[in-house]
Amino acid sequence: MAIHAPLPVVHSSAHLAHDGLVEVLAGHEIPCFERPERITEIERALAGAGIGAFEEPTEHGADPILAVHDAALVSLIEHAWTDAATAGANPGGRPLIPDTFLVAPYRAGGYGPSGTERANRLGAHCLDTATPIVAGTYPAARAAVDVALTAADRVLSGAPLAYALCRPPGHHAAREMYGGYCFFNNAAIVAESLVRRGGTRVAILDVDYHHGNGTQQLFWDRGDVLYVSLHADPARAFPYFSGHAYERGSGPGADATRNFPLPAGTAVDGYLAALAEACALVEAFAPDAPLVLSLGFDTFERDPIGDLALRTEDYARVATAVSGLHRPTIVVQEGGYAIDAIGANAVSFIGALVDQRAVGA
Ligand code: Q9C
Ligand code: ZN
Repeated sequence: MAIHAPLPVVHSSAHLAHDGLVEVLAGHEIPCFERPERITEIERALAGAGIGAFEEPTEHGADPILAVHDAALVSLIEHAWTDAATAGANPGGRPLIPDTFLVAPYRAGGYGPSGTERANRLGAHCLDTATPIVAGTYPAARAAVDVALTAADRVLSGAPLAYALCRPPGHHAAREMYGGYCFFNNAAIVAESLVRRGGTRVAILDVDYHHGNGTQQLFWDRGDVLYVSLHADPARAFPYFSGHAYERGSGPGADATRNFPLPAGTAVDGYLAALAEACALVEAFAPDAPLVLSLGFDTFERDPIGDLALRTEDYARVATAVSGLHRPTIVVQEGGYAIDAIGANAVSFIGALVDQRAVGA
């Protein structure tokens, strides 16, 4: 039996301090679905299964983030908490959730955030009421980017596979907008860094339950980054306003965005059929850089905010299909909210990837 280098699993404890406590869903304040246990459970399960060599991220600085996001968004996330505290705008230190949003019809008048104090500006850059900001949010979001970029470094220096345990997740974050539990778009930042390191065709495959509206927007008119996503049909599921099959990019990016909306209740056979089409598109694109995989476990049958029907053992089959691309792969953690199953689901998926890639456990 050949000896292989162990699978790099990049993680950081900085995410623990991003504990939003509450989100507002349908007018109700409820505990966050996106909580620290998501990652600690994955770590525990991987370690229990003997999978992965855990390592800390190295610092990559702000430049890779600013290559993807507007500086106004980055500084807003950085300063929102202390600004609000200074202004006395969050008595009791409550998580920050905007109450007034700069929606398109408002902006259509030519009005905008300029001149508005930072503490009141969140609504100009925020998608929803599910993405609270607390004191630990910015350091956690920065660390998640470093985690993803460090995993990319490992693959670029020869590892066939690396797993980035990013939290907060990233694929809903657009150039100047956060939301959907996401602040900085970890996968998009990796993809852009691959372009800047010489890639001319970079593919992102997104298997989170939700459409990655942020990733799609960031590369919408670019032909050098392919974005292919399988997700719940936006006709019924967040983020509602993107992810339809007819959205396929524009200009040089025409056909470099492809969406596979799925019906409620989709189980493994239907899922694998769509995935085979998605993988064929990646293959046809002929990437010359590692594959970026946005991986969510909210496709799980008991996910509290999903309605697809994958079972724990199905993730091994999904992973095997991805392995069939025979590409070095940077796996970036996105969603997945069934805390009691997320560890087993990760072991099923990553364990199968490890087996197929002939990397060591
Ligand atoms: N009425 C990720 O999985 N709330 N984000 C949905 C539905 C936001 C999910 C509300 C869900 C965000 C990374
Ligand atoms: Zn999701």
